[in-house]
Amino acid sequence: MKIALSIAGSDSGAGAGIQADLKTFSVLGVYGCTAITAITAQNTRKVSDIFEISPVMIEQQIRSVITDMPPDAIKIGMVYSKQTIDAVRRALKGSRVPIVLDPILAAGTGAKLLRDDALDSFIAKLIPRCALITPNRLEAEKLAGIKIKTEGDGIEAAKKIKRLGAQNVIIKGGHFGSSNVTDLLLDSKGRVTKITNPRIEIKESHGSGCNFSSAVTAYLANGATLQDACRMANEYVHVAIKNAVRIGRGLPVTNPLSAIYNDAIRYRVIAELQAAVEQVSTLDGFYRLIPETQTNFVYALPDAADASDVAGVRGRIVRIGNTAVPASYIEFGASRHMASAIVGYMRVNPAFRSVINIRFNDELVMICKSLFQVSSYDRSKEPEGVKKKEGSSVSWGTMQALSMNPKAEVIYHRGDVGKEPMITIFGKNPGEVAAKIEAILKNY
Ligand code: PXL
Repeated sequence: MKIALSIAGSDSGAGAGIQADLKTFSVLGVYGCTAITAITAQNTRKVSDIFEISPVMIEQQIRSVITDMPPDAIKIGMVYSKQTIDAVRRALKGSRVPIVLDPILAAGTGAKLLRDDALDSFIAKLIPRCALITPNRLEAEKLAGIKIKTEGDGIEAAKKIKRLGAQNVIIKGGHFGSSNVTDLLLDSKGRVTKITNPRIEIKESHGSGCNFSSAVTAYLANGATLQDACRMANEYVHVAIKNAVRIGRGLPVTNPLSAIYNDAIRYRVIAELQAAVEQVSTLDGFYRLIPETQTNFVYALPDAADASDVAGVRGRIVRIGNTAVPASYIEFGASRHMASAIVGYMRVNPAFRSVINIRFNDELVMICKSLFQVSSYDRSKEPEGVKKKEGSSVSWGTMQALSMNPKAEVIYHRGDVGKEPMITIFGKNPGEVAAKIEAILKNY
């Protein structure tokens, strides 16, 4: 496993600083070590106190790590004072691994995180040691001594900062009057690369800077080129900001873990659905429940917004003779109608995330009524506007039926011109839906 070392301050609110760095190192698969320079007492609203760690202790932490677990890349974050800067510089003497320097001057909530009397020392002693420096626009203005209003100003500032001794400079988050956000990378050969993202509509997200610099560090530790590391870190932080959490009453907090949670939950959704599809398809006589338009069985992600957030059976579960056969594999976006049903249902009751459709007949409706809460809707009453919107009919109908009975677990309609009548069975998860199908079949 590659190793990254973060030399930075502790944030008790865990959105920034050492805590953010460790989350990012872990998400990106590098082993994260830490040397804590200062402890901040802070939450999403403010920094209320700063306690400096002694220079000897800072040096000891760094030496302990590098003599036994030699890092492949190092990040320096909050350093606060001249003594800290000296201690860091001493401890890193002779180290040749790439150093990413995040010039943290102040917290997003305002407090100074580098003392004014330490700025000169920061510039003289740390900037010449770094492979990359990662200022945001305000930090770049301060280091370069110019205002940044245009892209040209940004490039000019990057050049000035490079002259301070940084090998590469990336200035993050330039808005330059457009709806995009552009990071400007000035590399060691003097080339300028622009990395652009659409702007995200949140004011600011605590921890984005730390997560960016630690992501670059992690990618460098893993062997990426500087250009690639910056691009991948930009993408990584973009997602983490999009998924920021409002965990306190102040700034939303950047959420780097969202990326792995999303992958993990998508995997579980597919695995659970796969097992339940197998279960119903092999039930004795299940083929008798499959309608003309065949059956789909779906499972939605929590907070599903559209069909791309809903897993289903590609090509549906089809009737072949007296058997039921899943036509293909399970994938997100495989179903339109059942996806629309579950997205509609979840607007009323988000705890129910799975649904299957079966054929309609009066006997089946009777059986359902004897076992479950049932509601229905009249598809011919669908407003023109809804009909025109592709795939929205079922979601409209489902919400219509739930407005009559919000506890309904079974919803049916008697069809319309060219529309087959249908019964849909809902459940919290595919296992619950499969159990309902089993109960229906026992009575049919
Ligand atoms: O985001 C910069 C930062 C870095 N390090 C620590 C912080 C902050 C911002 O609050 O608290 C310890």
